[in-house]
Amino acid sequence: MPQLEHIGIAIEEVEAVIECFNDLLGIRPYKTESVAEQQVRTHFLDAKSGKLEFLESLDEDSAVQRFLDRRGEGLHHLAFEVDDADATMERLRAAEFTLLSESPRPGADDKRIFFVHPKETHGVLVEFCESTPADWSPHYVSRGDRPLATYERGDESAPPLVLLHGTAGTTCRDLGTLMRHLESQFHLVGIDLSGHGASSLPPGGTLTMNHFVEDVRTAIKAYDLSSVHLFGFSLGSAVALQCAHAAPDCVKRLALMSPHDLWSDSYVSAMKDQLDTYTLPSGQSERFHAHHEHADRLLSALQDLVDALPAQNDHLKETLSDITTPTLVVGLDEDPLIPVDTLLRVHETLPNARLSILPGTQHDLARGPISHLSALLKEYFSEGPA
Ligand code: CMX
Repeated sequence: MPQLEHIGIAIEEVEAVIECFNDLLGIRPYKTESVAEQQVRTHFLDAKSGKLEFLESLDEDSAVQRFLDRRGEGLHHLAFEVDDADATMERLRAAEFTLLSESPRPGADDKRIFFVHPKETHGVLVEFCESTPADWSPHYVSRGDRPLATYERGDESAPPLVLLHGTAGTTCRDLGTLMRHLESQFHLVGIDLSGHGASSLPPGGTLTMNHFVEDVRTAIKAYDLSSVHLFGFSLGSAVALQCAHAAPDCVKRLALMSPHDLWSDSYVSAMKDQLDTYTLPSGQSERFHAHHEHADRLLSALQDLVDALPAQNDHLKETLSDITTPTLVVGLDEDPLIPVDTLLRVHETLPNARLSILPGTQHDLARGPISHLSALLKEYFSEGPA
C-alpha cells in the first residue's frame, strides 16, 4: 500500500514560514533543493511521522505560483511513496484518473513523481513518488597521492555521522537508501573505501585494513569534523572498530552492522566464492563493473585482502575487548554469513555494547530492513553519552 511520504505546502514568505514552523514544532528544513522541471525550490522538514515539503515558486508561470495567486499560502498536495511509479500510473490510468503527465517526471529528493488532477480527487492534489537509486556525484578529498570519493548529505550543523560500506560495496549502492532515511537528522559522510566505487587503489594495487582506517581519518580531517558517530556494515564495521580503537576521542558512538569476531576459514571461502562470481560473465559481474571504476584491480586486491584476514584474528579480538566507545551491534536473524551466535559473541565481548537483531535474510545492506535500521540508528545516535 502507498505510504504517505510528505505533505506539500505552498509558501511565499520563506523566512517567515520557516520561523513559524520552528516556533510551532522546533524543526527547521534539513534540505533545500531546486527542481527545474517543476519551477520550484523545495525545503524539507522532518516532522518524524512524515515530511513537510515547503514549495517556493521560482517562476511566475509555475503551477505553484498559479496556486498561490489563486488561493494564497497553504496545503498544496499529499505525496504517497510507491515502489513502482510506472505500474501505479498504469493502474490509475486504467481506473480512468486524469494524470498530469505521460510518464513519471524528475522531482525533488531523487524521486520520480506524477500527479493526479485534483478535480478527480475531491479537491486534493495527489502526488505519487518513487525513490530512484542514489546516483550522487562524489566529492573527492585528497588522500595523499590519490583521490578518495566521499558523499555528503544532510545539514552541516547536524551531528556528523560517517558511514562505511562492506567488501566490494559502494556508498551509492549500499548506503544510498539508508543515507536518505538519515539525512534529516545527521550530517552524513559516506566514504567509498580505497579501490571501491569512485575511489582509487593505493599505488601498488594492494589493500589492507590500515588503508581503510586511513581513509576514514582522511575524510574526517577533510570535512573538519572533530568527533563523529561511525556506522559500518560487515567489513566496514571492522574498519569502524579499528578507527574507534586508534582514536577513541574522535568517535562518539559506534554502530556495527553484521560485524565479525573471527575471520573464519568458512567466511573467507564464502567471500572468495562471492568475489569469483564477479569474474564470470553474468549480470552480477556487469553490475560490479558498473559500480567500481577500477573493478578488475579491485577484485584481485580483495582476493588478497580476504586471504590475509584470518592472520588478524588476534588483533580483532583484542580490539573488540578494548573498545569502551558506546556501541550498537546490529544484525539480521537469518544473515547467511553472520549468524546470530556471532552477534551475541561480539555483543558480549564489547565492554559497552547494546544489541539489536532485525529480521532479514541477505548479507546485503541495500536489500535489508532499512526503515527499521534507520529508526534504530536515529534513536541510538541521539542518546546522550552512555
Ligand atoms: N490542490 C487542489 N486544487 C488545485 C491545486 C492544488 N494544489 N492546484 C490547482 N487546483 C485547482 C484549481 O484551483 C482549479 O480549481 P477551480 O477550477 O475550481 O478553480 C483546478 O485545480 C484546475 O486548475 P487549472 O486552472 O485548470 O489548472 P492550474 O493551472 O491551476 O493547474 C494543476 C492545476 C493541478 C494541473 C497544476 O497545479 C499542476 O500541474 N500541478 C502539478 C505540478 C505541481 O504542483 N508541482 C509542484 C510540486 C513539486 C514537487 O512536489 O516536487
